[in-house]
Amino acid sequence: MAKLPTSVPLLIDRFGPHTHTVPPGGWTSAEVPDRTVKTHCCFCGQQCGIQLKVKDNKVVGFEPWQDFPFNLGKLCPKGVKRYLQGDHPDRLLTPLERVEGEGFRRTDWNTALDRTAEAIRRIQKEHGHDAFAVLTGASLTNEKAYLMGKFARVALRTANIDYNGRLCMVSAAAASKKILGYDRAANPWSDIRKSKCILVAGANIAECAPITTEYLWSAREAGAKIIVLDPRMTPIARTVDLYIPVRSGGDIGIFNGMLHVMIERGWIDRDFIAKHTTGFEEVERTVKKYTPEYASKIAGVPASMIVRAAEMWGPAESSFLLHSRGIEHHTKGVENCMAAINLVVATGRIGREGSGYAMITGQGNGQGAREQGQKCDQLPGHRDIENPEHREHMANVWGVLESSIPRKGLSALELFEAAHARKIRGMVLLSFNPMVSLPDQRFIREAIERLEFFAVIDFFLSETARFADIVFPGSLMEEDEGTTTSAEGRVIHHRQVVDPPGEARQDWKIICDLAARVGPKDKFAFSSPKEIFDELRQASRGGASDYYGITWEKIDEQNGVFWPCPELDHPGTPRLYEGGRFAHPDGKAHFQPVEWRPAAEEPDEEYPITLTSGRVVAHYLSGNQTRRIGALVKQTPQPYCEMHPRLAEKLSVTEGDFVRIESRRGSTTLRALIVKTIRPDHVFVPYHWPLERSVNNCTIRAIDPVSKIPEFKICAVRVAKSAAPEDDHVKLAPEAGGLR
Ligand SMILES: Nc1nc2c(c(=O)[nH]1)N[C@H]1C(S)=C(S)[C@@H](COP(=O)(O)OP(=O)(O)OC[C@H]3O[C@@H](n4cnc5c(=O)[nH]c(N)nc54)[C@H](O)[C@@H]3O)O[C@H]1N2
Ligand SMILES: Nc1nc2c(c(=O)[nH]1)N[C@H]1C(S)=C(S)[C@@H](COP(=O)(O)OP(=O)(O)OC[C@H]3O[C@@H](n4cnc5c(=O)[nH]c(N)nc54)[C@H](O)[C@@H]3O)O[C@H]1N2
Ligand code: SF4
Ligand SMILES: [Mo]
Repeated sequence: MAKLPTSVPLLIDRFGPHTHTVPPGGWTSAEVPDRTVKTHCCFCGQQCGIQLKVKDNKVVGFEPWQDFPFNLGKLCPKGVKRYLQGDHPDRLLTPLERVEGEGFRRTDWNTALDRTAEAIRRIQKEHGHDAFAVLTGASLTNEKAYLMGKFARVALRTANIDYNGRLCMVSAAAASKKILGYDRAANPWSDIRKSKCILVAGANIAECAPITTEYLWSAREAGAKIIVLDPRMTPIARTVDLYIPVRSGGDIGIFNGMLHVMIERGWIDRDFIAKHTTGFEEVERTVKKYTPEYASKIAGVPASMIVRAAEMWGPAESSFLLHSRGIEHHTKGVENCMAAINLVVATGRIGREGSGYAMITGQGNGQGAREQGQKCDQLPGHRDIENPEHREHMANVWGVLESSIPRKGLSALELFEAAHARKIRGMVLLSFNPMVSLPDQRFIREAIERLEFFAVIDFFLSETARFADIVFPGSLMEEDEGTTTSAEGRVIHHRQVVDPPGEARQDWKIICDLAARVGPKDKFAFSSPKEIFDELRQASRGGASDYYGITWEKIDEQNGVFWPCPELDHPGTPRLYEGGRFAHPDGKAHFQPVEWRPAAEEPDEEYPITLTSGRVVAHYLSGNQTRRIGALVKQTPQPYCEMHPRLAEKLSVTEGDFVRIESRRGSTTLRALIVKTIRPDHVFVPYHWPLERSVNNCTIRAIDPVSKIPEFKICAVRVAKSAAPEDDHVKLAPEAGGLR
């Protein structure tokens, strides 16, 4: 049989080469794909271009999409294995209903939809509209995110809709909006390559934004200096110019300390500040006491490091700030980000080529999903749900009375607290797995168990779906069509590659079917995602994130369009704030003074160690998807407790021993991974696993007062050597390939 050539290995990362799944020796002609479709990887906010190979309505492999400008064909380990989940035997193929005392049984669509509609009607009649909540996600396309907001406000008329981006991007969003006016990366990624000094704060770029690594390296090759702030020396930190092992929660010490030094040495742009900003005097007053010595106590690092960072950042020709959840997952997450952005504005360089700022968006559509009105406080186009003009605009688009649009509702974690208090009685959840991802898991489980009715839409039976009364089989990204907005602010087009298998349905159809049973049917009579997008364009028109001028055709022609794009003949806006024009009505940036304050729970005598948590390269979020992809499971089969040799010695722990990590809320028992790359007073656990292996048994249910993001990055624990847990999967770890 004729053989086709095997494809080239793609990105080589520190875990070794990853090739795609062409069979050894090449495709045989019987296996030759029918077609390849250009689309995007949805396993993180970078949204790399990829071509999927299809045979008989199945994705059988992929090819690089060399021309897509963001990643130029490069992909990371998750990206190249992602398509494998489509064919997994666990795939949900029919609706399921719970039979009390027995478990799930298959049911038909009408029964599942009718039961859900009936529960919605009963709960809302008995307890009011707001007693039924909608929980959504930022992996959804813009069209679905928009539809979910409309479903909650127009069909259910509940104030209580929020999304899993509440665990993710909201601190960055609030800070950026407050200081600069927009909630979006200020620059396209191409500016990173042109920058001469890059500050990376709380972002594990090599593992969580792998393709961005290449942007940093090319900047470095062109002479850029790179500074990294992280309690762990992450892969990227190993080769940078200055690595600062800040203690978790100590970043404001670094940012305010750097600004203190920059003011003292004259490395701020007073002209720019006078012309283009407000509020600097107060910031100047605030940072006066943040001498390097004072700041070093807050940050837990030598004062000389803070001075060195200021020396690199202050006088640089151009400079770029990148931050992620390391500084955002805090009860002072918004303040952390504001202190960082103050540093960007004070140099006066923002808005120039090679200078600016980006929060690295996390989830696939982390950017777009926070613009289309599925946040509890927001209407489409980044509009404010409490603003009368904004409400009026949406009332016109939806053809409803302004007074019928609910007001601001509760945020994600607060919704579970309200369920615990039996104020929320029912919930529909799409694209969220709180039984892994929310802090204080014991409490979250109790909250879910108290719901009178719970429906979940997913493509696998997630840990959360196991608690549902009705489970709807939804669609994978490649089984539907729509747009997302990448970390850069580039709106891109995901093409439908295959049809959903079995009786699984596209998510938007499920929502429209449900809306038709409980709401005004005519307002959900969409026949395609494109029709939803066209309504979204109108809805966002005149708002901050204006998509009016973006059409699917234009996206295809231009390889994506950056918002704001207010007119059909507008090319889009890759770089914001050019010429020092900011997005506030006065056109200025608004500096925000920030004082450091402690975390909700700092280590003490009883619980002396700081626990922080995050990710590994092989797994994605709650792991509901990547824990089903063999090659990724092999790469990292288990969570582990990362600790420094000095701490290990103190605890008499050696590599591979089990340790019990215990907080005031719960515990988990994992193997120890002893590394010199973490501060001796911290331990780190990746969070992609459920139940006994969930670090969220230990994390704290404390939120930022403004953004309502949970404090995932710091709580107090004690750690002790332990016997192996009664969990075979954990015991198997070494045979399955070790800890990493
Ligand atoms: N492989 C992989 N990639 C992903 C994801 C995934 O699950 N897996 N998820 C995507 C999503 S949704 C997101 S939000 C992003 C997250 O991307 P990142 O934010 O880069 O990832 P995290 O591991 O959550 O945290 C980043 C770093 O913060 C550090 N850190 C902890 N506390 C502090 C602190 O107080 N200050 C500072 N400066 N650093 C601190 C941690 O040591 C960690 O290295 O990744 C996206 N990409
Ligand atoms: N301790 C700790 N906890 C954390 C974090 C941390 O750093 N530390 N990080 C937080 C962050 S940044 C995030 S973003 C959250 C993420 O936490 P979650 O949002 O709970 O994680 P996901 O795995 O994305 O859950 C989405 C669920 O929806 C399904 N799904 C995904 N896409 C679709 C779709 O298009 N359609 C349908 N129908 N279903 C879909 C998936 O199978 C999965 O079950 O976790 C947070 N939790
Ligand atoms: S960097 Fe993100 S979008 Fe790109 S291949 Fe990896 S997971 Fe997919
Ligand atoms: Mo995230």
